[in-house]
Amino acid sequence: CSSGSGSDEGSGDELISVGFSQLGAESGWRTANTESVQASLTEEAGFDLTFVDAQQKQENQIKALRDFIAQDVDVIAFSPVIETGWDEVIEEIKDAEIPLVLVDRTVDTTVEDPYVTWIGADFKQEGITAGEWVKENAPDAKIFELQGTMGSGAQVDREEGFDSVVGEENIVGKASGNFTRAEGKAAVEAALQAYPETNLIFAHNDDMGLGAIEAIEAAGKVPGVDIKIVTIDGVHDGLQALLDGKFNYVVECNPVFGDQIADAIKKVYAGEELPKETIVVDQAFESITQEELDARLY
Ligand code: GYE
Repeated sequence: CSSGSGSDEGSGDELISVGFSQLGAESGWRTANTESVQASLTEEAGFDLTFVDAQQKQENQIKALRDFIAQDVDVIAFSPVIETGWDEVIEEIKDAEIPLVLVDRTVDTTVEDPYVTWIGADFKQEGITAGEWVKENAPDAKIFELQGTMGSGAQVDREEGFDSVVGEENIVGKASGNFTRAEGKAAVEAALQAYPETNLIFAHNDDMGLGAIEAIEAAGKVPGVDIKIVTIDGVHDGLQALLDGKFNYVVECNPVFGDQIADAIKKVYAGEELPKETIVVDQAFESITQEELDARLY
């Protein structure tokens, strides 16, 4: 990391070269997050950004990270698709003395001091918030839990939080919908056969909940009434479903924190001290008005 020397493109200005490995484009949340990152890490803002989408494949992310090392970027930022399996490449990043900023999802690694700073949401608290609503409003619910990508920080912690509040006897089944609408729909189609008593679905994100709506309606039932739906994210389509009465409760997970990432990268590059973690603040919705929905950023 050559603080102050700028990029080696020879342009003379002091752009910070950043390699950003995004994990995919699986959801409305991810699209909004990518837009926010790209809008903040611009040349005008002082960055030379290389952005690579890994299409939800860890091997693609590892390859992108190795390419960033080979390019000798000033700072690497990435959002890991799952928590484990990064030890070797993080060690390589450390050996290359490139500072690492972790974005959104978390890592589970044996590497000491694996990253400089992490910015993301409190996934466990999101699960707890969802669980508390269910406990209060549907204490006898028969719940099907629609999990995100297995082994991802967002899946592991949301499940842990939710399950710590809601009784085990209330959860009739679980399956992963990989955070996508199509796989969420398929998982709920199967669940309605396997667990016909289901009357509440907790989906680890909005997109899978939107897939659940399609499966429930195709089965001749009414989403939000016959089968309640609780989700996490608060993207536009999710909150539209809440407004339409098809979702019952949405815990927000704000993806628009590109400015915070940009700020952290500048500080890292300048060698300033940073907190180990910065939590993005969220709220939760039991209802929303059209005006509130129209005023949202994503
Ligand atoms: O909730 C989901 C996305 O990691 C917080 O990933 C993120 C999650 C988000 O696919 O929609």
